[in-house]
Amino acid sequence: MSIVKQFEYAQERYSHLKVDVKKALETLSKIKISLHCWQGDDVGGFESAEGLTGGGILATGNYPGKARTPQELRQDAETAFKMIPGKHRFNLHAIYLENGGKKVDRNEIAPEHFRNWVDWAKEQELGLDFNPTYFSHPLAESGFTLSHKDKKIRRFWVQHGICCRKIAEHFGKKLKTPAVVNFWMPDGFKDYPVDRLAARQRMKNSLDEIFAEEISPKHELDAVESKLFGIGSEACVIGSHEFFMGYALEKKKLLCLDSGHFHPTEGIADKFSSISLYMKEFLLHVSRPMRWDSDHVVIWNDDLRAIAEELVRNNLLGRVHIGLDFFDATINRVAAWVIGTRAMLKSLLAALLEPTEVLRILETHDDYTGRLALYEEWKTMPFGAVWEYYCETQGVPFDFSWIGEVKKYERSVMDSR
Ligand code: RNT
Ligand code: ZN
Repeated sequence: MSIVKQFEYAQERYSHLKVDVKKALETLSKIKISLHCWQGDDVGGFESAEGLTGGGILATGNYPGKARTPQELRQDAETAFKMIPGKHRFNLHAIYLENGGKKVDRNEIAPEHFRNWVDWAKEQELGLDFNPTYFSHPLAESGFTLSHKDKKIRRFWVQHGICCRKIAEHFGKKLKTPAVVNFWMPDGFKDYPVDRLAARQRMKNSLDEIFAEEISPKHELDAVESKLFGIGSEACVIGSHEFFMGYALEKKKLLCLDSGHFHPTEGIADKFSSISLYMKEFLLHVSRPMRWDSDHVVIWNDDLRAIAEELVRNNLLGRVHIGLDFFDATINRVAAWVIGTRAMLKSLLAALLEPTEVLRILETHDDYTGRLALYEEWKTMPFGAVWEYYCETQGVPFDFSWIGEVKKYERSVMDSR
């Protein structure tokens, strides 16, 4: 059966459950996922040759062919985008600057160091997002940055934050879409501290200094990312959930929820409806923790389904910024981007095809039996036919054949690196 025929059959099946498939596809085509640059080179960046040092995060594996230059990273990302339906965004970290071989410290970075990225984004019709880098730096070695006891070190990192907001504002102006700047700091204690409050107070003051200047939300949006623990900050992370939830609410910032930053069985999906009552917009770092914040490549599992379902059911697609955050160095890095982003989009499509209206009616009538029965039967509806049709109409491979393209790219480009 042709893709179109299968699609028409699926459309009919879904219509019995009051699901408008065409409308779902239209909605999906407008959702932008922010692809994180750091899957392309194991969070190395181009500031120095040392790669990822510190910060309590870890990329494991040594799969060959990782991008060594901004040109290579852009070429890899372009290849990944060819396998991903829709138009999306790219998320840069400050260490992905182009300094022309001259040392530019983090408190000196400026829009000019990202000129090629902006040109590329324009040409590729991508929005850009941004992140200050509070790790892989001598002044972050103690495990403290914005909450460091030493005023001079705090000052350095405050300046970094200010530079990053300016760079993002520039992105937003040039690309005519606001750049989300996500603030994540690894600050924390390995063992039980006595004075948690002082460090949190310092963190709060530093953030206030960074955000002192108003920047138009038309160009730039600030987000703050909480975390439960990191490697070396097991006992206490300064920027905990409560810390950043409070900060974001008080200062009208976006809260960033990373799926790997909570207790192992605690999902982020349940949180969206609550925060939606108090916060205009929020950011996601969609990741896959396995027993810890391991940043595995996102797959289409129950956690991902729940994330998409809660966004769709609560009508939050216009208020959420979906970013990906994983880094697996044991597999082809282009494929990692493709697998993760396609999984994210599949979960969104599935959620858009959910018979929510019918499920809601059942729930309203306390028919939890019917709700569960329908939810389970719905899972085997002809989702694949709709996904394939979507990929086909978006001009990207509709099935596993994309891996052939990536393997070809691996042989002809990545293998010689
Ligand atoms: C770390 C945070 C953070 C980083 C990126 C590289 O636990 O999730 O978002 O992964 O900034
Ligand atoms: Zn994250």
